[in-house]
This record gives sequence, C-alpha cells and structure tokens, in this order.
Amino acid sequence: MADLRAVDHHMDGLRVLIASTPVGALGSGIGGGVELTLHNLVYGLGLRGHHVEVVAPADSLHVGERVHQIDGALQVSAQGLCREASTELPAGSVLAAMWSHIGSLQHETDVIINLAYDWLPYHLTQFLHVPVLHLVSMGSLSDAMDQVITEVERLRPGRLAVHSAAQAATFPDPSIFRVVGNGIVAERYDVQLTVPADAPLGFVGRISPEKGLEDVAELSARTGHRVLVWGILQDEVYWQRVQADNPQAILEYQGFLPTDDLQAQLGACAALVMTPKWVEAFGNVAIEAMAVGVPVIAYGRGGPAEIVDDGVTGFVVPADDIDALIAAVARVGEIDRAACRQRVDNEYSSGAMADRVLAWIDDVLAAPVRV
Ligand code: HBI
Repeated sequence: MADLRAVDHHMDGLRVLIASTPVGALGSGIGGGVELTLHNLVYGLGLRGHHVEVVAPADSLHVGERVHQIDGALQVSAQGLCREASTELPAGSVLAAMWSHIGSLQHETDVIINLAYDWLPYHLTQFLHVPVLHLVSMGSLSDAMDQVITEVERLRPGRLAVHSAAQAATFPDPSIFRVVGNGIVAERYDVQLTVPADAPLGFVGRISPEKGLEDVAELSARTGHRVLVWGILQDEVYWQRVQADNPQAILEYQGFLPTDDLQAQLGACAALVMTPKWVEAFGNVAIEAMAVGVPVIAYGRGGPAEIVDDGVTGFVVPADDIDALIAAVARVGEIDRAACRQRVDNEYSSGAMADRVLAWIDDVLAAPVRV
C-alpha cells in the first residue's frame, strides 16, 4: 500500500520545485542539455497535474507556473575541471542565493528536484526537511563531486538519478543511481517521413573535441556525403583543424539554432551521425532527430548507444571505427523513419519521462523518513 501522503498528493498534485543549473540563465544556451531536461520536466509534470515552479539565475526565460529569478554571480562550468578540482563559490554566488531561497520555499513544497551539477545542493540535502532528488546531468568529473554525491546516498538513499547506465558507470558505485533516461516535448517536433536520395547527413552538438567531429569529416571526405553541422562554435581552433585535416570533407556550418528551427532543418537529413569521444551522459540530440524521423548512427559509447535501437531506429557501430560508420550510413535506407518517431512517442515523450520521474518521487515519498 503506497504511503497515503504520496497517494493524497497525487490527487491534487504535488508541489514540485526544480532547481536549475547556476552556470547560466534559462534561454542562454549555456546550460546546454539541462535546459532541455528542465523544460521537458516542467511540461511533463504539468501534464500529469502537478504544480511546478523553478528556481534559476536572473534573466531566465519564463517556464512553468513560476520562475524564481535569483541574482548573483554565475557558477564556473564543471566541464573543464580536473579530478582534483576544489569546489569554488564566487563572491555573491548565485548558487548559494538560489539554495537560500529554496530553503525559504520549503513550507510550500512537497519535493525538490535538483539539476545543478554542484557540491552545495548535494551537501544541503541532509539539512533540508523537504526531500531533495538529484538528477545528475554529467558523468563523473571530480573527486569532490563523487564524494558529495556518494554522501547523499549514505544519508538519504534513493535520491540519485542519471540519464543512462553508461553515465552511471563512470562513477565509483553505479548501483546508487536510478536510470530515468530523458524526454523532449515531442509536440514541438514535426516528423518528416521522406527525404530525397541525396539528402545530407546531420551533426548536432557543441563544436568541441569531445564531440568527435573529425571522424564525421573523414566520413564525408571518403564518401562525398554533405554534412550539415549545427551547434555552438565552442572551439574555433578545433573547427579550423578539422577542416584543414579533411579538405575534401563537405561540412556546412548552420549555426546554433533554437529548438523550433533546428527540428525543421534536421528533419531533412538522411541520418544524424554521433561520434562522441567522451561518455555522453545521454545525447538529447538523438531523441530530437528520431522525433523528426531521422535515423541515428552512433558510436557504441555513452548515452546515445542506449537510445538507438540497432537496426530499428538507426545503427550502433564500434566506437572510433570509421569504416563501420561508412557502412552504416550506406544502410540507412533500411530504417523506417516512422519507427524513429514512434519510439520517441513511446519512450522519450514528456509524459513518458514524467512517469519515470513520478515513480522515483513516489519511492522517495513512500520511504521511511530518516531523521
Ligand atoms: N557546471 N558547475 C556546473 N554546474 C552545472 O550545473 C553544469 C555545469 N556545466 C555544464 C552543465 N551544468 C550543463 O550544460 C549540463 O547539461 C551538461
């Protein structure tokens, strides 16, 4: 018998407070995948009748029923840090201010979902009286973060989730994480079921070494396939080097587009190619491509390899094997584009993701309260 509190809350809806990333305002694009996750959670939990509010840095876009906009100095991205990196809080930290504000909202909140990959929210978990659930946005990056994440599991078991098993596997003890996948607001994506025979390939992601664009350039140089490239040009030197190393490659940079524009252009591609060199926690672009009917051809590394249903929604090839990549591209006509969209509707819609998160919340609310 589920805990009465949990059932009761579902009757008139849970009051959910989502803490965003402190690295950038919502809408700035700095938050990367976390922004998509947040929008999708707000929409999906709202669909299921819950009341969702957001705490985010000032100048954020409006999402959900209310965005509490917090002034303060943005947090440095953890992405570039080394394993021994210390936890830093700038003077006037927006992260500290966000969590002071969250503390003051506890009396009108049933559950807090933290999306920040930062030390403070994890350490505060034991002191807040409203349950804090952490959806970890990246793989293991530093010892300090690994330790504070592990501390949460020791003091408040069941509060940790990741987007993929591969992401969990980067941490010392993968078993402490619940795998919840991710989701998108599928209604925003228009499926394109047919493309011309000479349709280009697509590459979506920050132009940065960990995304492995050089392998796609070599594919293009060897096959003559045009590749449309979307994403923030994060590393100009890398971009120049990729083109210099593959003069025959046909890479056409399309800029960084907002979701509505990206999905319309991406749908015209024959396939999306994903050649990550690091362990992508999930690979949102894989479900965005499938949502518009585009098969995904991905290296067997990280989140994307768990999203692609080999032979049904695309192909998974041995990581770093460009011959295998080329062979898979030649077979993309075998994939039913409608099946790609169907898999998103079944598995990666906002409702499907919200149901996985609500099952997680139920388990937390039903667990004996630890003093
Ligand atoms: N860095 N310190 C910090 N905190 C975050 O929440 C964070 C980050 N870097 C990147 C990031 N979040 C998001 O882009 C994730 O989607 C990867």
